[in-house]
Amino acid sequence: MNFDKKMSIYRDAVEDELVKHTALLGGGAGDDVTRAIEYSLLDGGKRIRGILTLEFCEIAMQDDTSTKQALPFSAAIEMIHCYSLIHDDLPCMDDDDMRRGKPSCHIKFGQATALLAGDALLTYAFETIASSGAEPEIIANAVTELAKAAGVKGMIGGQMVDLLNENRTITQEELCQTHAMKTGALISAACRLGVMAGKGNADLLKRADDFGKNLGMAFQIVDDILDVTGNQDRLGKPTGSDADSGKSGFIEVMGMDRSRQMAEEYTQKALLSADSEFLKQLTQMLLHRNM
Ligand code: GRG
Repeated sequence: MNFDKKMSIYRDAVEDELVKHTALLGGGAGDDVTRAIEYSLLDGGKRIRGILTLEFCEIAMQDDTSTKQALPFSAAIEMIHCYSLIHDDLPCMDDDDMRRGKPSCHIKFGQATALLAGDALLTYAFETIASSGAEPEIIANAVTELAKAAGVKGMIGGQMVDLLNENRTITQEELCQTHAMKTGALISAACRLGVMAGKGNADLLKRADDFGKNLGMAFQIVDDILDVTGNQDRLGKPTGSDADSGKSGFIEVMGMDRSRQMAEEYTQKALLSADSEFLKQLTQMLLHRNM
């Protein structure tokens, strides 16, 4: 199957799974928060993390008909990612009014509802894994994996350091460490969750980890590059926000040329542990993306 076709099958599968899970939420006093969740979670986003989960499950199982056990895991990772974007857009964080081509969750629903929608997505991700029907040991491992990646030693910790780094000079090492936690940890978890769903061995888990960490760094660097060079409409969010907010991103610390070089280097490193033709093409596509 060619790359574009497989991308579109995976993207639709992740989307359908998210629709299925949000449909289970509705009703009662939580209606407003459900509407905010549907607004932010559905019909937007590239679904890269969920797609990685499905592909790693297929690599682990060596069977392209068996990725359905990874579907709840792919939805869970997209829920955590979406929660982070909702909270990241709040005035106390990056204060961004647009996300995925439409007003941010707090602009549309107010800050209190946006905060709760993010919280609800975080908890629902774990419920989704817990009720996935996978074997108890796989569920326990997947929950631990996701909690670590999203927590103080992963995404939250990275976000905290990123905030503390604003308006100060940081080293390349500090920069890379921050983004390995803030962006790389969740991308790496997306890959590892796929291996877990597909009952892959420890060696494959390690390769998924290496791949995810390197892809995550390349992905964040390209994100920073696009914040300077990208097209606002295509990105679905304002450009120039990193520099405006005093952020210590890759461009501010390393400069544009070195940042481009580093994105290429991390891409090459990721390719060393890309175990399928699809992963190789996805890795290259993400380096050259414009959104
Ligand atoms: C708990 C109040 C509170 C805040 C938490 C966790 C957090 C704030 C922020 C997380 C850090 C974060 C938002 C990192 C951004 C990583 C990144 C490159 C996002 C863009 O990902 P894409 O391009 O987005 O995959 P789409 O929209 O395509 O899914």
